[in-house]
Amino acid sequence: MDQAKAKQEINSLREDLNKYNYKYYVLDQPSVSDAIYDQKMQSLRQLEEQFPQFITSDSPTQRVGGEALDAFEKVQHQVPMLSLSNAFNESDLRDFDRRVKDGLGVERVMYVCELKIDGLAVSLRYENGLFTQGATRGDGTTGEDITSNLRTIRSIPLRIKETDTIEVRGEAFMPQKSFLALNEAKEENGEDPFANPRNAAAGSLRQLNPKIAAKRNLDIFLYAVGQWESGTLTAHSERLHYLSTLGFKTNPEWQKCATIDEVINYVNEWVTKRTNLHYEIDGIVIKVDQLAYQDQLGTTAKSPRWAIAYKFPAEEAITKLHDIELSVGRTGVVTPTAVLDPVKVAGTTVQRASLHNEDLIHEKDIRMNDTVVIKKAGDIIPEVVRVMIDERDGTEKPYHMPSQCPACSSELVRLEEEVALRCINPNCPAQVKEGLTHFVSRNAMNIDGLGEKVIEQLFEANLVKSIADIYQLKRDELLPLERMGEKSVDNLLQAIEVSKSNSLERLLFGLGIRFVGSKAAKTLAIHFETMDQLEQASYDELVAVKEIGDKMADSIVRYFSEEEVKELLHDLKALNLNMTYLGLKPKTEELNDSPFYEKTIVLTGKMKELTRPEAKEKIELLGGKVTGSVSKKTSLVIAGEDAGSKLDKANNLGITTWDEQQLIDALKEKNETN
Ligand code: 1X8
Repeated sequence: MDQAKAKQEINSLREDLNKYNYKYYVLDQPSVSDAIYDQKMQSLRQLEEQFPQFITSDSPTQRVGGEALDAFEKVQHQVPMLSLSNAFNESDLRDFDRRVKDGLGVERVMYVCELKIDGLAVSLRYENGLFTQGATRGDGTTGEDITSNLRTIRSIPLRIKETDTIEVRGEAFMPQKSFLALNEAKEENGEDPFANPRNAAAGSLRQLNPKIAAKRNLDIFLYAVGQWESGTLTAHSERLHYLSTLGFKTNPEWQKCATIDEVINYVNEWVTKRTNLHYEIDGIVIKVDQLAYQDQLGTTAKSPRWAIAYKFPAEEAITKLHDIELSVGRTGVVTPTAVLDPVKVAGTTVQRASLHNEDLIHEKDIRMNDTVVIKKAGDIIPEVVRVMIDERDGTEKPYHMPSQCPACSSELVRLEEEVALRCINPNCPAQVKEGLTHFVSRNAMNIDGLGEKVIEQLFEANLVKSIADIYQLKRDELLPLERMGEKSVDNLLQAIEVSKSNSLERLLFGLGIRFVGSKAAKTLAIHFETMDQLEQASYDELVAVKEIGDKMADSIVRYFSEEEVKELLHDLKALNLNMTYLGLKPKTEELNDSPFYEKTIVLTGKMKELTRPEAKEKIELLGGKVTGSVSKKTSLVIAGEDAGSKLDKANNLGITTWDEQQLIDALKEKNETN
């Protein structure tokens, strides 16, 4: 076959395949048999192999591709991805309606109601019609680049008929059936199942190898437009139509509502209809339809004033409580847990629910053998809502907490102003084990292969009694242990070794100083930079740090004054653990509003007022990074006179470009505001 003929054939196959794909995955209306689809795909693959010069990134053969990544790149959202404020009942919805109308000074507003998909919010960027970048929401400002995983979702078009740069937003999710199948397979392999479809979707999109995401049968509904320079539509409903026209999958159940009563009817209908869907929803999103009204209402720091999310009440279930178990936490707090007959709630089987403390058990009059109503708080953590008193048959027994620690038998105490009972024996084995588990956990030292079970095993074998022992484990001590093959021992020792070079905040959080969470640990690490300086900090120096309160400062001073702590830190130093903050220093006041902060900038062409080194220095002082060549990662190109190929490339990639005057104006403005 000659080149021209091959190209024609390739294009025709792609067109057919894209059409079948669209009908199958976007419209849910299969139009050809699997055999025909597979045959055409096969032909296309063969032709592309023979004529690799015609392979393009939007070919249906190129959905799953590329190497596994080491990490995801960060993506700055050009338009922030906001979260929605919540409504929990009819009166919250009526308040929202009032706020909207008062804010606009009108008496009639059109609303659009949509299903709130329980998945992961993502953004898809198209440049010149080509899908170029897909990102997670992240914190709303910065997300992660998960393009290669999103490309595997068949309902995402790789090319659209819109040549303007456009960023569309939606919710990636895992359909119920795929979720159940995935968990079944996981359980067969002895792996932990996902708690719910949302976690499964998020976990799949967080895989560094796109081949895994490709097997997870994810899907997506698009419901919004982010950045779009030339958008001319005037209503959200028009945008939804337009998204469909472009080939995106939109959720068909949306409805316009002319009054808040219509909105409330829609919400109530879906409270029952939701169970028939093949995907999970956790509420209804209500938006003002007119875009001009949206603009007029604007947003708060966190969420738009023109939209609200109605959250469905948590699903409840009835089961029997047949036992109450006690566990001793890291800080000695003894927590009662209800052991339940397994029951399905909101997608997962629940067998245990925290009862928090003795007071709560008595307040709710929870007795052994009671029939109880449970729900998942925030649809995640199971809790006992109430007892079904009418179901009692006289076999129920009131519960009393023991006076001794279930792990070490020392006397439990109730500290002043606390509801919790505590074991105050610092050598209580339960506390020590919990402390070690905390030390190695993901947000602390993050030692792979050292979970709760292995810690338990090492503790029982007398190999690890304190944090320092972890760093003195020997290969031949570990090998005789159960489930410890050569390979897992080597991996474990390697992971322990690697953890020695963690940045200070991980160690600090891992130590388990009371009231010092992972966020405070980071604040402290950034501020004091080394363990020594933190150790020497006075109470006054500590409370002077923003975000460090008196309770925490007190606890830190007390912690570092203990002899045992001094010894531990001395040992850890001798074992070569890093005790210094290694991360970036965050933005200071100075850099607030800097247009260059964390941006990658390329200077090209001749400057008239500034020399290039001067420009570079000024940009770097304002937090920018100046590099030599233009790539997808470049945020801004500043072009002087006679700029050549770099400027062309920037234009091709759709990167913002400035001339020298714009740079000077920006520098001036920055100087005036400081
Ligand atoms: C989140 C969600 C939105 C919609 C559906 N599902 C969600 N999880 C929708 O608008 N149809 S909007 C949204 C947000 O703005 N945070």
